[in-house]
Amino acid sequence: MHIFDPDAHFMGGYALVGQPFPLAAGLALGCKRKRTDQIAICFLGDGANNQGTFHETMNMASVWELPVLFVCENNLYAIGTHIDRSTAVRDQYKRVCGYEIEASQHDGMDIDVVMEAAGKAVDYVRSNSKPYFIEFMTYRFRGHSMSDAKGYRTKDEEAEWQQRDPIYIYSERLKEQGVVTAEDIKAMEKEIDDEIENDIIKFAEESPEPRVEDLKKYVLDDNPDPRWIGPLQQ
Ligand SMILES: Cc1ncc(C[n+]2csc(CCOP(=O)(O)OP(=O)(O)O)c2C)c(N)n1
Ligand SMILES: [Mg+2]
Repeated sequence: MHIFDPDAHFMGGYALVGQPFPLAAGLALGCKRKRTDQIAICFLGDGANNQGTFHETMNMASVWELPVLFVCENNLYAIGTHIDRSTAVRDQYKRVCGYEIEASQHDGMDIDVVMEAAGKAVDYVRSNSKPYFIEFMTYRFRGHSMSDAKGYRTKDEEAEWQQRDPIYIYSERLKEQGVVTAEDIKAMEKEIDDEIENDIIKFAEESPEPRVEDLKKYVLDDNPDPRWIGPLQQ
């Protein structure tokens, strides 16, 4: 959530639900004004769509024909609240028709479907310089946080979605197609587990505690970065 890396064109994750909508529109406006072929991509949850920022941003993105792709991960829950208890429309892609924004909904549990639909959506935004809203139906296997006992949903519902685990489905497909063997998959899993265990957990545990002097070192306000302040002011 707190990562920000302009060199990778990753403009941050934000703690306030709904906050990234206008930021993404602003970045898209920047792309348009600079006449690059870049587009902004904004990831959002089904719960975030109930924020006022959603509607304000959809309106201006449509009026100003901004090159921004909204990617909605509809996992049916906002923390422990089921979408039917908070939201008048379960299909989120239908909400943007009031702003004349093109939209579609897809199976978010199938990697091939996601790749194809996302590719087409990016092409649409780039070639038309217009917003697009793409919705992927998906599910959150674990709780929202470590303290989430998941009392708001049934074990049957969880089991049903787990049958559709995208990683499992895709590795089975690759095995059927002869692209990889079961051993290849095992080797990959081991490589990833080792990386997490050694390069990440061990590195974190063995690193020194952060120093008090560094508390504000990475706060943008204290470090105005000319790469992001300059071009947008011009
Ligand atoms: C403005 C605001 N209100 C409440 C919260 C607390 N909160 C954190 S995540 C979340 C639910 C978000 O649900 P959704 O948009 O569906 O995203 P998901 O976690 O399902 O991907 C809430 C209410 C917050 N971070 N910001
Ligand atoms: Mg959600």
